[in-house]
Amino acid sequence: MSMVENTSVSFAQSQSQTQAQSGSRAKPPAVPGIRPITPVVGAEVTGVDLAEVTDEAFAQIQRAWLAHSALLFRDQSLSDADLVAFSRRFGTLDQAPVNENGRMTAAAFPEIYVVSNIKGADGKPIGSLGAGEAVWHTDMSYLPVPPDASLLYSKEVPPEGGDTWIVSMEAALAALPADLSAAIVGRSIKHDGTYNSGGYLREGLRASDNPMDSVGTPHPIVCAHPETGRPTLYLGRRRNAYVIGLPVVESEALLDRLWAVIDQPGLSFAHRWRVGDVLMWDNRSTMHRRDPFDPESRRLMHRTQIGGKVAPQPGA
Ligand SMILES: O=C(O)CCC(=O)C(=O)O
Ligand SMILES: [Fe+2]
Repeated sequence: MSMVENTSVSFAQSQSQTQAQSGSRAKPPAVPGIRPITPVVGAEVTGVDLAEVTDEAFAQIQRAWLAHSALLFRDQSLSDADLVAFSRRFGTLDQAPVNENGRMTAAAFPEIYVVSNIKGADGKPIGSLGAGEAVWHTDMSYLPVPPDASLLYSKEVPPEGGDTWIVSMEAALAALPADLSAAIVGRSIKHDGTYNSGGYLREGLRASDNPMDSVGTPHPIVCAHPETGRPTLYLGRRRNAYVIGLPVVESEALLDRLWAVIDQPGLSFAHRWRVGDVLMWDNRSTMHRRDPFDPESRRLMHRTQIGGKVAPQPGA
């Protein structure tokens, strides 16, 4: 696959050189380059302006998306309308969720969720999640049909900290020791809806640290990706998670062993942000987390979320 992609990079380069030399009017259709970030997850897509993606380029982005589960596009300069238009090519967008500060969206774009620690003139945060750590999670897996994907576009970044990490849950599944793989066959986890990844209580919910009685939705622990069919580990988030049918102590012990696998080397990468980056992750086959950063520095992200098309299905 990477050989084919490398060929297309040089094809795109030689094509644009030819066009520049001949001074022809029409821009050639940009053929994106695809550069894997790690062998198991993530690819950087180069040579594409997300404000004007041809159908041909989009077809290639889509192939890379399914192959690599997370894509990075650098040096973008997008309006909110551009971000929404590109995101929509992957499916219907969700409205921004309500978070600890209410529903924080970009002006005139209810589908753009603002992730930021910046405070407005009134002293109130203009976005969600503050400057603290966001622990490993999959977005909104407490819903019966969780979102398919998220796109995060950086508008202001701190000088250090605030890296976003992506882990491959397909590689995590493959890395499980045999006894652990056997222990999760046919099992489901209840995904807790009480707290968000920043540890904030979701609006309207009762605080609970009892995995048996907190609100949430059960999903299979091993799911089949609905578009690729590849099996993936589906953990959601750790807090208040509960393996259905087990006594809590056994559920906790099993979850602790599963979660320990996530931090094995080679399954994840950290993305160090520059302004103008778009990082998109497949919410079905990856988890993400964010490092904390200095609350005195500014970080501003606009995020879109592709709505879920089907509920998570059991995998092999
Ligand atoms: O701020 C970040 O890097 C990620 C925040 C997050 O978890 C999200 O946008 O879903
Ligand atoms: Fe998230």
